[in-house]
Amino acid sequence: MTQSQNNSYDASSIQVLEGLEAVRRRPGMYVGGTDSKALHHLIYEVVDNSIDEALAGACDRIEVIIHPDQSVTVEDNGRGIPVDIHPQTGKPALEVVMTTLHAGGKFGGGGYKVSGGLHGVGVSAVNALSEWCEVVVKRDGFIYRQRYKQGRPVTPVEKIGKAPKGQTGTRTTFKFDPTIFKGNLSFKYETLVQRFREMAFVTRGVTIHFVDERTDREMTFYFEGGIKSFVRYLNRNRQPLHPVVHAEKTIEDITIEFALQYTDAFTESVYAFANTINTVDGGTHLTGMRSAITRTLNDYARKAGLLKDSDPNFSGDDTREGLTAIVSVKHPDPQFESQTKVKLMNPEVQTYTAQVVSETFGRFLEENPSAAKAIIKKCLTSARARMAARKARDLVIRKSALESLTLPGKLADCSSRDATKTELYIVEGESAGGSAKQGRDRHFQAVLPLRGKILNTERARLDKILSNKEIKALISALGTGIGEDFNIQNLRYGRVIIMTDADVDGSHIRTLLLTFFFRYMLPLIEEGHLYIAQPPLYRIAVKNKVYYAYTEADRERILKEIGNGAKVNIQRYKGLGEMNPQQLWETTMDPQNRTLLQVTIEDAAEADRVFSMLMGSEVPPRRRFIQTHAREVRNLDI
Ligand code: 0RA
Repeated sequence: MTQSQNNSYDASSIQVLEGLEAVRRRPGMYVGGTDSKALHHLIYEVVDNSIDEALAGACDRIEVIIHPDQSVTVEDNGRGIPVDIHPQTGKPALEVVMTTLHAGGKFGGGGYKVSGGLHGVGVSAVNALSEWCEVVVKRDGFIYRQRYKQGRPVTPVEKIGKAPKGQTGTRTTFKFDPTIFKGNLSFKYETLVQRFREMAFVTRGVTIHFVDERTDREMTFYFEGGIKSFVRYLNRNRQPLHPVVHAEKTIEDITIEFALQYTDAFTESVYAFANTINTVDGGTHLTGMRSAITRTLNDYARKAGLLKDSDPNFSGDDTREGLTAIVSVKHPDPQFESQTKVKLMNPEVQTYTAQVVSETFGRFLEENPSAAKAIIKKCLTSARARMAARKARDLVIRKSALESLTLPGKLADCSSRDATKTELYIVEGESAGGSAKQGRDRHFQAVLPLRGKILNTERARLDKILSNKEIKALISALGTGIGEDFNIQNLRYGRVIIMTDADVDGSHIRTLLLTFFFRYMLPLIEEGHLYIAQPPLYRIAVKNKVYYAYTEADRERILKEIGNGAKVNIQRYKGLGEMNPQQLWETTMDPQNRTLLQVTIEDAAEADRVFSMLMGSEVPPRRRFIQTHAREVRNLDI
């Protein structure tokens, strides 16, 4: 049983070591870097393997534990990684899987029918990037174990006991290597919860039990309804127009599953998965579903006389408003556009998906005429609104063409036109706007004051939003256009910074602005141009020194630093307007001193939920969000 020692100098071992070394030298190539995102990727990679077992129908329970020392255990009740000798290498299959790149599920006869391993590097990459790792396999009535350091076996595959009768499975525990993942990184509970929830939705019937021993939190995910439950979950703060339409069908070894439901919302929430991977760039499954939905609705509306002969067909856009839908395909040989871009390319998937969706959705409309009527009515309204919006937009565009490059009168522009250096401060209120204008560095900082509460963009439609004065000023200042016409190339400022008071009104305005940017200028957020300014909460003066506190903790730290003896004057800033231009510059606008929060969208699904909840009619969830709002943004020191 000392296979690995005996053979450690043969060609295959040397290859293995070179492979693992390559992973350690260039983690970016294998897990996308050494930052927090890559760190979470390690867990996903291991859990993906267990999900594969579930997809193969061999496992229905996955347990993930984060231990206090940040080591992670992933355990499943699958068949267990084979431990018998792998003929080509003369080593136990377990060792080969753990130490050879891309060895994944290609072992042990059965193999996987469907593999989620988009990242494809397999658990060996995780092993290579771990300070230590241990795998325990229950199989054939016995328990086996092997341990590793930085990817290298430090024990043989040992038989350490008897497995309880009938039990099989795999338990992997790893501790990421802090010499590779540097800088005090830690696993984020919320991020993992999000991911496991999604995995459980698209792998119906699997239970994922997640325990965070660091904080004693835990969560169990099991969705009897799979993606049907997913749609209900996404719509839990919206008014549905009908029950969820759902179907699953396997054609030529490819399983197509979809679920859809229209609600009274104005926005669309559509997600596509391929072998449980969230294909954020869509692909043939998504195209197939979208085209089938539009075609089916047109066919039905014509037949039912709901579209007159003189009416044009609904466009794809007309059938999107208020649509929540998931399509999930399981394919034995998925083709992705590239390593990083998550887009499914298999052409046959489009045909099969369209077929399954048309069939099921068509039948649903026939059998549920009142639901059908409500959906068609929604599409008609949407079509009309779009027409009105186009007119309004044309008007805005024509007008702005007429007025050539007229910038809004309230904008105090900067002198530099180098968009890599310039900044636009969107400031709440005229008085703070005045201070910002005086305090700024006019060379690269522009200021646009906005009055009052701009439109609540979730509730309003594009045509209405475009006619709003404040929004118009904002759009022309940015220069990008909006919605379909948005062009980031024309962005006039490298950073767009929202600066509002640290009170309820300020947070409301900030949310409204974020909603607007999220809905109509998404690339601005995606490409990292959007920021939130951090004005101080307190000014602390002692003798001839002044400190600024940006948080309560800051304040306490400063007061402790000053000590008891001195006479201190503490001023609480209730608004930006209370600062004079010089103070505003020093505390909030000067790149040398300020802190900006960069707005990111970790997960469009969650953001979508949060925004619609916030603006929706239900009050309690909205209040909760405003209270925890600061978590939406990532801290960024500039
Ligand atoms: C190769 C072949 C078989 C199962 C597995 C790998 C397997 C891998 C992992 C990774 C985590 N959990 C896992 N569970 C199973 C099939 C073996 C058979 O046919 O019995």
